[in-house]
Amino acid sequence: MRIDILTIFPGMFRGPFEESIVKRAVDKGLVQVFLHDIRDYASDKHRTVDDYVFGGTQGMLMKAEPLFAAVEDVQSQAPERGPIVLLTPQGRLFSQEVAAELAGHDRLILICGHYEGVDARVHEHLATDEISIGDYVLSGGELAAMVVVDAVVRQIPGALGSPLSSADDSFAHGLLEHPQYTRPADFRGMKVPEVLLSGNHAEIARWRRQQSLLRTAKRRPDLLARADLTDEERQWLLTNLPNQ
Ligand code: 6GU
Repeated sequence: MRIDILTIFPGMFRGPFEESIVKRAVDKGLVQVFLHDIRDYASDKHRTVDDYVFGGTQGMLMKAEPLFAAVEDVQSQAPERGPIVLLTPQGRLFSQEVAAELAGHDRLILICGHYEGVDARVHEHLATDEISIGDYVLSGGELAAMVVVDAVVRQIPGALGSPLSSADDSFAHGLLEHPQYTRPADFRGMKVPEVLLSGNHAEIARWRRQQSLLRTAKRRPDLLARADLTDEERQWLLTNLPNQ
């Protein structure tokens, strides 16, 4: 997979992409990440990428020309085609499903929005997808792009240490993950649940599933409503949920 990121702050990406999962995936040749400074595509000597809003509201907008020029140039650098994603609070909400969908492409172009927003012609005629990472306002699309890249890259087969790890993530099955423990079995009197030390794999699997159900019911009832539960599990939850 090739990911091209268009940003006015390429330096913001260096730390996060030079550590951890993304770095490992790049080192293994599973993904290539290219950063492009939108200012390189400005047409004036001041490298202007923003301008006043027609109609006279306050603030500045990202200009259309440098963004169109950047996308066209970046596309010409490799033959693969894929979605052109604008990171904007106006976009569809990012989720594990959206990450999986994006991970299925050979190529992603991510555009980081800034200022009060982006010229509407970029939304309408350049971007093929618009993504928001949540209902809060960030100062720019960069942090959102990092979130998207991390969530997408960890889905590429081989990107994680173990092949099981991304399938086991919270949300992979529509439920939150069960609690997990490592040694020691007793830390300051806080004990690891007995069942996990039992060696009984069927019992452990049942306990984990029940913990996932309880946790999801308590913290994310919205997820539970959409999750794939057996009738038996729904019944079990009804009798085991502590009353609020
Ligand atoms: Cl993609 N951009 C900005 N500026 N703010 C956001 C966002 C994106 N997603 C959530 N908040």
